[in-house]
This record gives sequence, structure tokens and C-alpha cells, in this order.
Amino acid sequence: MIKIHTGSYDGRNKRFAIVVARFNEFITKQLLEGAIDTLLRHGVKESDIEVTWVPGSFEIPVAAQKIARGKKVDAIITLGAVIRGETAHFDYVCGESAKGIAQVALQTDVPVAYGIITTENTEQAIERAGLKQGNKGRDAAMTALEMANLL
Ligand code: INI
Repeated sequence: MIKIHTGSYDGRNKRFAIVVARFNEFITKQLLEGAIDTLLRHGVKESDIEVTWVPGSFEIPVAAQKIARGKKVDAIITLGAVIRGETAHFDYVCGESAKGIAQVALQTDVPVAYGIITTENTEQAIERAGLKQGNKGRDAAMTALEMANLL
């Protein structure tokens, strides 16, 4: 008999933190709306969601780490938008935020969903924030729900 482990998307009695970057706020606000709406639709109570704003995607890992160490949430959703056209240090911001977020999850055992859009230009970012190619905030919320239940 094979034992199979999977996480459901049931958000009842689960607590979530969302860490969202203010840089490119016109995009990240859409990601935040998508993430919150997805959590609520899956049974998460408003009072079980906390949102923390940080200046940019680079600052997301340290805020996520502080929250994860508090052990008061079942999963963390990180949201940001890094657009290559706007910065010479695109690769550093993307690389460090991805590495940092992975580290937080591994070091704390709290699942951290990666909802940072990394695109060549603003148009692509808008498309991934709900216009054409779904909403990366919703995707990250689904991942957080599944991982919260799985772990
Ligand atoms: N932060 C982002 O979230 N997205 C970006 O596109 C971006 N650009 O273009 O530079 C960005 N930079 C700020 C960075 O995240 C830090 O806040 C800053 O370097 C201070 O540490």
C-alpha cells in the first residue's frame, strides 16, 4: 500500500502572513488583493491574515524570517515585483530575495510561498498581476494553503 502525502486547500483554522514590497506598488497591490481574496475564498478568516509592507523585494526575507520565527502562522506569502527595465541591480534583487526566502523556509520549517514577479518590462508585470496571465498573488496563496496543510 503506497502512502501518499498531499496538502488540501482548506484554509479553515489556518493563519497566514503576507509580506509585500512597496516598490512597484501599483503591481504589488494587485498581487496582494489576489492573495487575500484567494485565502478568504478558501475559508481563512480575515482575523487570521496579517499583512506586512516592506520597502522592496530585497527586504522581504528579513521580515519573513522574523515572522516565521514567531511561529504564529502556518505559512507566509511573499509578494513583490522586480522589473529589469528599471534597475541595473535586477539580478541582485531577484537572486537575493529568492535565496533569502528559500532559506527562511528551510531554517524555520514554516512554508514561504514565492510570489515575486520578475519581468523584463512593466507590461509583462501587469499581465502577471491579473491582466492576462493570471495573478501571481493568487498562485502564491494557493501554494501557501497547500503547504500549510501538507506540513
Ligand atoms: N525592489 C523591487 O521590489 N523591485 C524592483 O524592481 C526594484 N528595483 O527596480 O530596483 C527594487 N529595488 C529596491 C530593493 O528591493 C531594495 O528595497 C533597495 O535596494 C534597498 O535595500
